[in-house]
Amino acid sequence: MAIRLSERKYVAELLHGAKIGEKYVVAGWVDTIRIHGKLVFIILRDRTGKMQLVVKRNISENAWREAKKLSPESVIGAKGILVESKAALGGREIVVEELVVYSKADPLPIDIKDHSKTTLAKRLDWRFLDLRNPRNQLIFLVEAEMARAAREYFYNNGFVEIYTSKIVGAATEGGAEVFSIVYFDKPAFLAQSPQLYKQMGVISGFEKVFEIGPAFRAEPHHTTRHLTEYTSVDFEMGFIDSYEDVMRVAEQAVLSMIQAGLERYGKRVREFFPNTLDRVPRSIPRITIREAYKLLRSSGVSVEEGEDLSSEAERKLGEIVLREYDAPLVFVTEYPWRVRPFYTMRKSDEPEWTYSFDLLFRGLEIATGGQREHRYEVLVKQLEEKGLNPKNFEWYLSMFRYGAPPHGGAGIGLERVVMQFLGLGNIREARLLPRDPERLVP
Ligand code: AMO
Repeated sequence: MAIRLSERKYVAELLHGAKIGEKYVVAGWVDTIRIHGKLVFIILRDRTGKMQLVVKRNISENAWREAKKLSPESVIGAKGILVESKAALGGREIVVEELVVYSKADPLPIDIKDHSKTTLAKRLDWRFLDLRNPRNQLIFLVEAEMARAAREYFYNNGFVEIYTSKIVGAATEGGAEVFSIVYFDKPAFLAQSPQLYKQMGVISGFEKVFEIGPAFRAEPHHTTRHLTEYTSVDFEMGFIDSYEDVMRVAEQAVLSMIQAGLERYGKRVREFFPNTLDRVPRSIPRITIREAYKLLRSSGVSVEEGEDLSSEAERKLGEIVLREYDAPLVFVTEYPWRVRPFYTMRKSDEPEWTYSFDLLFRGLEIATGGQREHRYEVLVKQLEEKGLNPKNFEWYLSMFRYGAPPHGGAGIGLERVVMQFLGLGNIREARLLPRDPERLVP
């Protein structure tokens, strides 16, 4: 008799629904082992949960001998009768008749039961083991769910999914934070954002496009909110009246991400992450950056008129908005022209300010967007004003000479949404394989 893994049932099925007294196959990782003379108790873990297996010497001498030698995190399969058991986790256990050890684990280099006993750096060195901890795995289930919700939102609202090149000939978001690569005999860069290509998607006639893909930033600083590679949820839409139209889409996309996270994982998430946002906000207030300066000043934070908000100012603003509007998210609009990229549309009546916005979630920027400049002559001037050479943007500029509608869009940082939703202390926790100035492996 051999165990057929194709007959395998998940732990969740056995704990809920499967028939008592029947024989089942289970398989997974050994969470813990306790040896009591002629009995060995194994807690088995699979992707759906944990349950107890009891291996009795008088039922299978072979299985009992194998079980006694098991080490935590070994991979096993077992076949046996499902019985009720008051003492067992979940009230049921399997009385094992056959046991197969597929892979025996060495002593573990990190504590995978309690993540707080290991530094984040070491956890990341051993990421595959770190993720055996259900808490850590849950972060990525939430992330997948949020990305799915965003994708579904865009599909349901007429956006076309596009896949743009990540090897590019020119930087898009300003010069400094771009990775250079060697592309045969030419210099090239890793895309900081699909910005120019998503605009191309609109101008090509798709009108509404989105992309969920990697973005690269040569961000030399060590902070808890920057990665050098992150997942960007980007969208772009044509024929808009103003950036208000863009904000409405960003608002709905982000709220549907939060809603999906709460609906699917809310209960489990609160068990591990007590600071998880506990409700879907009904809407997101909008304030201009000039109002934000005022609010900050009246709370004793010194801010320069016409400057970007520092991360400290953003954090403080998050607190103020939570207090004043009972809102965990806020749009800050009309950023100064001098801190926005060349493609941003300036306000017609106040050209030192722009039709743009940032979205803050619990005091951290999670998205940026706005209306784009679609008038060719103005765009050329803006490039020059930002010290960029229009020659490097020839293909981009040409799009604006052959019929470009008024348009706008936004980019949402997926890891930042997850981080702020769960209340994580470091963005690296929300990235499967984080890249920062030191880390390239694994
Ligand atoms: P921006 O540069 O503000 O705008 O980036 C958009 C969003 O991407 C996320 N983000 C990051 N996340 C982790 N690590 C980083 N180093 C990092 N840098 C950015 C943030 C940020 O809000 N093209 C514009 C978007 C647009 O206007 O459509 C852009 O890329 O959540």
